[in-house]
Amino acid sequence: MLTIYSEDHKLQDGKAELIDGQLLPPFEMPRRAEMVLERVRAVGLGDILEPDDHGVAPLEAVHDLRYLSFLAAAWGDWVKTGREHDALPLNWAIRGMRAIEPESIDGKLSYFSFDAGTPITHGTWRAARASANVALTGAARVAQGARAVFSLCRPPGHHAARDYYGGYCFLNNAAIAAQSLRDLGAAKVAILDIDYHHGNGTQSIFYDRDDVFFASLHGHPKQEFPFFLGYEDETGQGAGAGCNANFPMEWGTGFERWFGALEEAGQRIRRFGAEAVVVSLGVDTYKDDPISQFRLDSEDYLRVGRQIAGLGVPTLFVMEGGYAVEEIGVNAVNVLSGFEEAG
Ligand code: FKS
Ligand code: ZN
Repeated sequence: MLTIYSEDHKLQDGKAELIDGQLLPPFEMPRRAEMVLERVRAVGLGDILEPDDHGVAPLEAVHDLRYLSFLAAAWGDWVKTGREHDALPLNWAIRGMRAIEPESIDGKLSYFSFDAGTPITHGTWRAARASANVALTGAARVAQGARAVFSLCRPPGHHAARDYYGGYCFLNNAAIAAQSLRDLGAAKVAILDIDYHHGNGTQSIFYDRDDVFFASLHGHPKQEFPFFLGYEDETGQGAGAGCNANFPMEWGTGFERWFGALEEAGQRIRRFGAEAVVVSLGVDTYKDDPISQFRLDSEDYLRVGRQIAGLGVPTLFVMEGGYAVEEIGVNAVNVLSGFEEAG
């Protein structure tokens, strides 16, 4: 399996995120991607390729123009106000407040975000664009006939919506790749999100569309970040009615229960008739993940890969979360090896 990787991910290297009531060094760190790359090499998964630059058009196909302009300018605007540390928002518009884009950078950070765990730094915009290009280059290979490609994206993407960032995500790599697969000729595309957290951004981007199916297995929103989306009764709207499937599961969920949900999600994707699948591949479902509460073990990921191969359609794996840094490489690459084995 071909891997797409860019060193530019290292440009996203925040100093602090607000987590559990404390400003702490970020869980989402460059070493995560390096560990995955190291494991790709160690098992000899296949060639490792740099991404091509796909320009802004595929970003504009998924994200709002004003949001993209904000992201491109955010660090510069922040520095202009005399600050050199990471930019974080402090407050948000909530019930009864006005959703009007403010002029000041602090106001814009609040307007275009949904959490304070996602630092914007000097290199954020370049890293996020490189990550999207990693996804797009993988999508192009899949469209050209590859059975499967691994886009080793970082920063991740599935929490980023049309016009807001959060949850370590700025550009929605999986959504950008899925849209690109559509534009390159696949009539129907499915996104299977197996990250521990609900892919609220991806769901919202495709919620009213019948050409992209979204299925997500995740921590139940009554307990888990991002809290305000990911319930089972969110099934799509308008033309997209029936094209969204959520499988929320409670803290402590083990592999058997989780795998049952994966089988069900697979059936839904098969019934939908997807011609290509984008997998939002997070391995924060791992038992020792420091911020998550499921109980998958390293060998389980081999079965996950085999099961996804059983869908029998061209597959793009897009890296999302996973914070047990020592094990992230083994866990992520086990999914890919399991997929290859099932060849
Ligand atoms: C835990 C607080 C958690 C942020 C969690 C972000 C998860 C990001 C992710 C992604 F794939 F996007 F990276 N705060 N007490 O894993 O979903
Ligand atoms: Zn996650």
